[in-house]
Amino acid sequence: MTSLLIIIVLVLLGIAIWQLTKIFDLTQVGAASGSDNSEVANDRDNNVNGYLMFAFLGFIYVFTIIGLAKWGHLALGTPASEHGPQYDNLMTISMVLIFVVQTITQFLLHYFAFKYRGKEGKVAFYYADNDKLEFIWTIIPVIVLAGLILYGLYAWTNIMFVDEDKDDTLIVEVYAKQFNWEVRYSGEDGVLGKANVRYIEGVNTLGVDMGDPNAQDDIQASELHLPKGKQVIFKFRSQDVLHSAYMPHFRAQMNVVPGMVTQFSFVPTITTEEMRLDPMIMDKVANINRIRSEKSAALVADGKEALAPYTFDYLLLCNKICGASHYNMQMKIVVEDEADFNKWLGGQKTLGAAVKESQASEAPAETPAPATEEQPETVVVDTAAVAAVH
Ligand SMILES: [Cu+2]
Repeated sequence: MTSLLIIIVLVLLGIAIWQLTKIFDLTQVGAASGSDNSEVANDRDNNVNGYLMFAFLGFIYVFTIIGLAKWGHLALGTPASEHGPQYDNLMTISMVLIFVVQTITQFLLHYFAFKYRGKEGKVAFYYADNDKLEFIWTIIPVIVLAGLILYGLYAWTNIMFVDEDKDDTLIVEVYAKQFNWEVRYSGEDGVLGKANVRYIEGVNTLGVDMGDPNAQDDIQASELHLPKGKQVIFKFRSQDVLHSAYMPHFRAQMNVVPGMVTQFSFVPTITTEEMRLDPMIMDKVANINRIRSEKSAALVADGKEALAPYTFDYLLLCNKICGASHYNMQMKIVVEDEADFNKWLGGQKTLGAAVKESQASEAPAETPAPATEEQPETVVVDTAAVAAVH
């Protein structure tokens, strides 16, 4: 409401200024006979506009320098995946090229606008064309752009190539839904069980087909753990709308499309613990905590709880505006050594076990009597079997 009022006030103010200038113009008609108030620019107007061209050029340069100094640190830091440096290289080449070309062409544009500014009695020189000049300014961009595109395609095919026949890979399904992520590991067999939205029921929130033998050892988790140095193949699925899995530290992003499986693969190279010691990350964390402690001081003064200090974690974010809580659709990623990863994965329940467990906990409600009778028996059999083995 307030912003609407501000907009209305600004519009009215604009109309008022416009009307005032019209009145001012009318009062100037035929005022002093010597003054030049014709609509045709005179030499003074041309000079003023000529120098304004330089002023605008200065503004562009100064703003670029201030922008780089003030916001340069917001660029992504150390890449944490194997293909990351190549991706960053392509970005750096493109940006340096744009920067150099724009600095030169903007200077030429504004300088010539100044140099050939209007002058009374000066007539424009008629110049039909120059084949040589046109050839030069066509062929140079063609060569530069072709080089950039070829290198870009080379980097793209390198990054997008997924070697599915390789033995030592980890297959992870990333499942998107409004407004949450879930992950599923393929388990011991290295094959993800089939899934369909129709199978979603109870703990089986990913809709895994429990009739598929490959599905039994699948492991579902609410945190994405990745082993350092191992190739991870991500299979993306969406339950509802279009999402986009964005892992900026790994220079990875892939659309997550309902009704189909998309994929991306990378090798994580820096563990979470190692990344926390990265100078740029330490700077960012210190900065965030400085802001947090300032806010905490204000909160405590108001008698509220202070904010917890921030520690760095890799994140999986949604990068497609998918609805009201899109901004908060994220999942923590933990990169650790393979031994730690295996320990963590070993501690997770398999989907087969999780589904059975939830069915067992539901069962007593329907048939309470036999369940209580049967349970001690199975325990007895188990201990007997263990004793027999020993
Ligand atoms: Cu989303």
